[in-house]
Order: sequence, then C-alpha cells, then structure tokens
Amino acid sequence: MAIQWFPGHMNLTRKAIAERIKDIDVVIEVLDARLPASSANPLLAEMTGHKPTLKILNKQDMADPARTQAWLDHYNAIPGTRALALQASDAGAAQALAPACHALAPGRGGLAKPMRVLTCGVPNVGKSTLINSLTGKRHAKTGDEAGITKLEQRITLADDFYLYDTPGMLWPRIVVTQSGFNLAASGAIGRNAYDEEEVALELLDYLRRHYAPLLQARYKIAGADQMKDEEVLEAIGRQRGALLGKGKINTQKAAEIVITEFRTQVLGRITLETPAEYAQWLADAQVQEAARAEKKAARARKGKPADA
Ligand SMILES: Nc1nc2c(ncn2[C@@H]2O[C@H](COP(=O)(O)OP(=O)(O)OP(=O)(O)O)[C@@H](O)[C@H]2O)c(=O)[nH]1
Ligand SMILES: [Mg+2]
Repeated sequence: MAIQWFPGHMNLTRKAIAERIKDIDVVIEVLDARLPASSANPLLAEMTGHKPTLKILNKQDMADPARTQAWLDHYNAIPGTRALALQASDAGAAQALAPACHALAPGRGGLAKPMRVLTCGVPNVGKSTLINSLTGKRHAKTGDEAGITKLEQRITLADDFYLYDTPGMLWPRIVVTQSGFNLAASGAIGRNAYDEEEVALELLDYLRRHYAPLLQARYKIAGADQMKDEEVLEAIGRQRGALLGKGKINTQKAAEIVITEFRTQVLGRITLETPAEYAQWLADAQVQEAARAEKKAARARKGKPADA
C-alpha cells in the first residue's frame, strides 16, 4: 500500500515556507520521537537545509527512552546538527528553546535584528503545542488530528523574537514504505488516506518483533508467537467484542482499537524505528527507486508512454 496524502493546503504551505525562509534565522524542525526519521520531511530539508536547524524529538513521553537516546546520539553526531528531546506541553522544557535559538544565530536579537524562527514538521507532531508552551499562551490552535493549523501564523514571543507556526506538511510521494505506515500509525496522515487494517497489521508485526511483552501484557493472547499477524488481529477483535455476527470478526474495528491504543500510549512507550533500521529501509527504497527510474527510462527509449 502506498500512502500518498498531499492536500491543497500543504501545497500552499510549501509555497509559503519557500517564500518565508529567506527571512528566517533558525528553523525548528519538530519530529515525532516515536518515528524520528520517518517524520522528517525531505521536502522541508530541501527548502530549509541552508538555515541553522534545531531538531526537536517531540512526544518523548510516548517514546521508548532508550531509543530516544539512540536517536539523539545519532543526530548530535552529525556536524552542524543539534537535537533535543522533549514533551511540547511541558512549559519548562520548551523554555530551553529560546536560548538554543540564540546559540544557533548569535548575531540576532534586539529590535533592529529580531530573531525570526520558523516551526515546521509533519501534521499532528505538536508544532502548535510547542509554540503555546513557549509563549505561555494559547495562541495557536491545537488538536489530536492531522491538519489543525491551516495557515501560517506569526506569534510574538518578545519584542525581538518572532515565531511562525506553519501547517503540517508531508511530501508528495513517500518512497520509504515503512515510513508511510509509521506516519499513519502516529496520526500524521488524514484518516481517509490509508487503510486502517493494513496499518494495524504492519504495526502488530513490528510490535511482535520488538515489543512482544507489551503486546502480551495488553491483549494476553495465548500462543500469539505461533500465529500470523492476521490471526493476532482477529484474536484481539474477538477478545474485545468486535464482532459482525455469525462469529465473524470485525477486523476493521480491531484495527482501530490497536491503532488507538498505540496512539494513546495504552500499549506503553514505543518507538517504531531505530537509526540502523531506518538506514536499511532507506537503502532498500533507493534501490527500488533506481529500478523504477531505469524501467521508466527504458520505456522512454522504446518510445512507449510512461504508464504503458
Ligand atoms: N503526549 C504528548 N502529546 C502531545 C505532545 N505534543 C503535542 N501533543 C498532542 O498532539 C496533538 C497534536 O498537537 P498540535 O500541537 O495540534 O500539532 P501540530 O503539529 O500543530 O498539528 P497540525 O497543525 O495539525 O499540523 C494534540 O492532541 C497535542 O495535545 C507531547 O509532547 N506529548
Ligand atoms: Mg498546528
């Protein structure tokens, strides 16, 4: 399943960021600590890469602490990259961001040269929550759904410190398949743009391989390690009374239960990727992309249309 979701407002956001970036001193790239690399938008990296950037691994309260540390070590080992993990609703932690911005752009500050910070990231990652914590006010609208912020908004932190909140943005084609699944599981992709059963099956597959004790603690399915993912989903549906009648299981409902319990942390603190795993997914995707490009070029050489 390829998950593609790039509604009109994201295209507008792309244009707005491209226009705004020349007047920006520091970019705060908000990532989801449960899927740091999958929630990093390559389109944003292209547009903002030349500016000092602070990576925030947000929702650290929901992520696996050991893996968050591994991701911080990974990012902080890259020259010129600075990463911090936090929980956006924690006002104390958010206060650390203003000094971090000043450290990245030491020449800025004072009325003649105000600090201008752009906050960006995929939908639902916590950009607006972070801005509200920083300012101590509910300036920006937040909500547990992708696509709450629809228009860029300028917020004044101090007379010489502005923040821009931007709408969540994805990219037109997510080439790393696993990233699509992880983004969907996290809530970054609109509800109607993916198949919940497929996302739940991928999630269960990953959890069974890396977080089996958490799954067992929650669903207590006997013999789960001998079952296929589909059978585990059915067992969860049966156990939770997700039935369609005549003994048939409502696997759609079971899928919703699994996704919701992951998102609301009922399953525990979970991170869906490690730096090494992501590097492998990316390498595999690049091989597939190269094969795809080669196939397209071969068709073009034969004079056939691209979609023939
Ligand atoms: N547990 C937890 N929840 C968070 C955190 N940060 C944000 N949230 C929740 O995540 C949801 C999305 O937060 P928003 O701040 O609206 O996210 P956004 O990135 O502005 O989203 P869009 O404007 O839709 O792109 C809300 O329900 C927040 O309460 C965090 O650090 N931990
Ligand atoms: Mg927002």
